[in-house]
Amino acid sequence: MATSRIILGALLTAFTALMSANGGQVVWSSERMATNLTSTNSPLGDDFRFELGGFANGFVPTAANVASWRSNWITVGAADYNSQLGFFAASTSVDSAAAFGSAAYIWGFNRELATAGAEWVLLTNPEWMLPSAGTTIAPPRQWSTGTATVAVLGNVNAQPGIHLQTAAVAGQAVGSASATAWLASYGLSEASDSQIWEADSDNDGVSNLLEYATGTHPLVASSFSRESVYIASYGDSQSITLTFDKNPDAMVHYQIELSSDLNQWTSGDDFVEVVSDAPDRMTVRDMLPLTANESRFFRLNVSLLP
Ligand SMILES: [Ca+2]
Repeated sequence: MATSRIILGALLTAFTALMSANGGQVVWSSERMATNLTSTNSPLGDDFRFELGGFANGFVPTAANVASWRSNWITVGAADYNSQLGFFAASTSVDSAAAFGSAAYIWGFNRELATAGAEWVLLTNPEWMLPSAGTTIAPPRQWSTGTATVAVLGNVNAQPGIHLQTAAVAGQAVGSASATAWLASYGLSEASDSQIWEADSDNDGVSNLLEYATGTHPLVASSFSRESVYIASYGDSQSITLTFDKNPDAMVHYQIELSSDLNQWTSGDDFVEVVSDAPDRMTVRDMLPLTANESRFFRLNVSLLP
């Protein structure tokens, strides 16, 4: 049975990411307190994420080529949607060499692959250009969905009172429940490589099994799971919390472990509590309350169900 593991995030790295910034900053957001809906007029939920990025190799996204978006997409920044406040906002340092000089897009989705149930919105403005290599942009550029002029998919301010509206993506289902079919959909197979699950076909540090389990593209290094580590309150105490993506179709078992030193790992109900477990997203928390200056690391173990 194939198994794979990865350290998903740590409290200290979360802080480091927040503090790193340099030239080429883009502040991007949606309008605050707006009504943002899916194609069936449901409010966007917390499972929606937005990415800032561009398309590689001159690829021009259209509604007809949604299946090829992810494999041509260069992620520059990502932001979780806050359903309570009805918006997302992020400040991103543009340092992806592959993105330099590209037209910038804001892509919102509840799942990044064009599979059943996917809802997407893709917006741009001809004036949104990621900086050319070696240049700095100062002061930071500010791109709001409210100033988008082109909706490649979905709508922006198309109807009174509705800011963003996603569109259902007519993609092909990812081999529902069949790990073999998932491999085959990317031209991979256990028959041609018995170690295919442990292999890292796109050299992004994430095994194919973990890509399957988290719903990312195994052949595109820029496709990665958007896990986040943060501090949340539980009753009178606070503890670090991890939210990570799941592939709703994957037949795998997820196990979360915790460590303070990357050496001793613990798991089980005494240490890790599942806060929520949706088909495409899971949130877990450290059962130990947060204490000052503590380092805590989460690790995800994934194994194929037989
Ligand atoms: Ca990989």
